Amino acid sequence: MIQMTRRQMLTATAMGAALAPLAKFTPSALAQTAPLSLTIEKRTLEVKGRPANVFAIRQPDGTSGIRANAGDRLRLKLHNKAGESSLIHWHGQTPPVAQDGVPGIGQDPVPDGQSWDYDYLLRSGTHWMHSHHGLQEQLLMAAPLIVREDPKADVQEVVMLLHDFSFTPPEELLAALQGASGGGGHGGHQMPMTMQGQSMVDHAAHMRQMAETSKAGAGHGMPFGHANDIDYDAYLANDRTLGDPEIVQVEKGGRVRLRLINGATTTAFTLDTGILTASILTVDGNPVRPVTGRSFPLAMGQRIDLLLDIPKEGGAFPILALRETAIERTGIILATPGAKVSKLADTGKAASALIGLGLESRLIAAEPLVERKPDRKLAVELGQAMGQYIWTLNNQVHGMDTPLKVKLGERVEITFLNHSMMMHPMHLHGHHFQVVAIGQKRVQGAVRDTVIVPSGMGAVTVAFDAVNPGRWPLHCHNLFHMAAGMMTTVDYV
Ligand SMILES: [Cu+2]
Repeated sequence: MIQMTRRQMLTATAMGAALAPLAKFTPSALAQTAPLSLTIEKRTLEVKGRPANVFAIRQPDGTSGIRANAGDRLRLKLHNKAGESSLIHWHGQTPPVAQDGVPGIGQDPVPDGQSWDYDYLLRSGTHWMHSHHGLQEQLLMAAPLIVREDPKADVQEVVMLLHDFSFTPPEELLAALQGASGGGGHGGHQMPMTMQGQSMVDHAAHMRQMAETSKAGAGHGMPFGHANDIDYDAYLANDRTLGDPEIVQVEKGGRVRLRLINGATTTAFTLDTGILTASILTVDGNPVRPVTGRSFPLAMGQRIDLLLDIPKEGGAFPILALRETAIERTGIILATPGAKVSKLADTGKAASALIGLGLESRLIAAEPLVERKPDRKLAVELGQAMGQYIWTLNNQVHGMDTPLKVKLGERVEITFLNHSMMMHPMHLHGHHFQVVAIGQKRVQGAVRDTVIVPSGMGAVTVAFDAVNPGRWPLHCHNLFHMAAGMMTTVDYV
């Protein structure tokens, strides 16, 4: 069974065999060898008092996503009951390409009513899963995929999956973005007219923000540009708003491992641990040398694990996620028994910061790549077609792109250079890379699978070993950017 370590599983199997005549004493042994069952289905979620039609990826007992232990294989039957074809990508995992879950690459979407089998060795750490098909991720087709590094650790595990949510269908949001930017012959700013009328693609606000942040950033080495393609109706932490948050009971004097996942479609957050000082354990599931703080940027697709000590006197401790350059916020509350939990507003007083590489430049991999000269250096320019909602890699959109080529066994370096005015979290499938340069400065940075490339000529170089043959997506994890062209592949030749 997936919740057991491999050693426990082997022991259980051996015991099951030895005790076969006494099967009644080991009823779970057989069950534990069955594959895990995960179903994609529709659900209704109440968001700010209104019903929202969204998706779920859950086990028969209702658990969202997967919890496993280091050394486990993922033996899984994925059932599609979504009412439409779908496919799930295991973000952060490094399976053979045929199991990576990207339509058109290795596997076709699974038709509604059908299932698909998976079997691969899991990579430990905080990861997640989401649809890589159409605009399904936008409707919460996303869930945690947690592979515990040390199942025996004396620490309480708390998962927080962030998302952004709009009552406006994602197709309308994308069409509005494309219309608002002057594409399609509409000219001017076309706002999505919806039944709800709440979600707005505020292009004018973007322009104002861009001007302001450019001014503030000029000459100070500060990141500049703009954020937030879409003003969402709600920002969710574990499916709930801050006005009605999840309250997680914790022990006085206890230790908590927070596993934070930014599953939002287009929203980056700054995490705020309030009065609690946190220590970073891992980023994207990979250990880093401890860095402490109370404020941590988290771009779309990224994860961060934080270790927190709950004070002996107890209390209530909000863990907030602040929407980039805005006042909206979401989060959960850690509370000891009997603690008074105050109600928190969905908005704060001051806008949070633009996300940059301040933290990234302080991270050092605890398990770096072996030192080696690169066999191949690749350059990827991130851009936007002038005045249009078209996002490019090396001036090309997906479908008309020139894949990057690598050979098995090579050490590959990719330098991302961002010519656009928005940050792009760049994600490579099937591999984890190490951040080896920020701008011109060489670093022994974190190993991760999604890296922030700041706007306004931000540059980041990553290195990886080409050890997983296939054709692997490389894309921006702002999923509307990806839908508007910002994807290519790394092809083994
Ligand atoms: Cu992007």
